[in-house]
Amino acid sequence: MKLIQQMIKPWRHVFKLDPDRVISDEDLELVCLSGTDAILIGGSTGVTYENTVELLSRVRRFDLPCALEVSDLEAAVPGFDLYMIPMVLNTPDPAWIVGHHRQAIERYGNFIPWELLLTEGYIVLNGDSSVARLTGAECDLTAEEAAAYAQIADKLMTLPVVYLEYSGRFGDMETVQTVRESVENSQLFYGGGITCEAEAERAAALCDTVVVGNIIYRDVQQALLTVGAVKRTEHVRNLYIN
Ligand code: 1GP
Repeated sequence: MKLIQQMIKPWRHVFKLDPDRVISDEDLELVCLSGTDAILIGGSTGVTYENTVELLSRVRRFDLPCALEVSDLEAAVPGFDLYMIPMVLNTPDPAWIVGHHRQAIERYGNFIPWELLLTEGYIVLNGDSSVARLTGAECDLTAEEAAAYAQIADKLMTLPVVYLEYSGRFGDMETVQTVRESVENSQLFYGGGITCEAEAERAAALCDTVVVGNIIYRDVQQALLTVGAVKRTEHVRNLYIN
């Protein structure tokens, strides 16, 4: 197992910050000191080199891991602890599976810190999300279809991460459970629409890592409560996770 994979293994709760959105210094401090395991920086639109550098330098004042989810070639900023590289599995458009990746390798070649990269098998499940529109993902999947995609990531491609992405909407927990039961080795990330402790607990009971984004910008106090909620699920999680 890559060293960097060991680094993310204990992550149960992650806050995702969008460089294209405004967060005050006070709120950023609350988020970074909340007890979350890491900050993931990423977004689907409006992510630039400049706003990514700026957010990284603000997060760097705090002592917690900071990862970049690379979604735009222009915004591949050096200095992160690790880089998460999405591969969208449920899109018919190869640009989002290997196309942008090929261009990045052609462009950055020897500068790529391979030892810091982790590939995420992304399964996009909210058709109304920006990421679904951008990637043309086919989101109308049955639980079994979603689980089959997850097994492509887990068993055929042996990717370190399977990411169930409901961005902006709380997901269907039956689908998440079916996926959970089919994933053996990849670390299962869940993200999407978590706005309260109860939702955070439900997702955390089924997944290894819970990502909370949007609510930070709408109600930071609610966002902070999700940290404790996720951490409290350890006993339930063990029922599902080997
Ligand atoms: C988005 O999965 C993350 O990429 C989190 O989703 O913003 O809906 O919390 P929300």
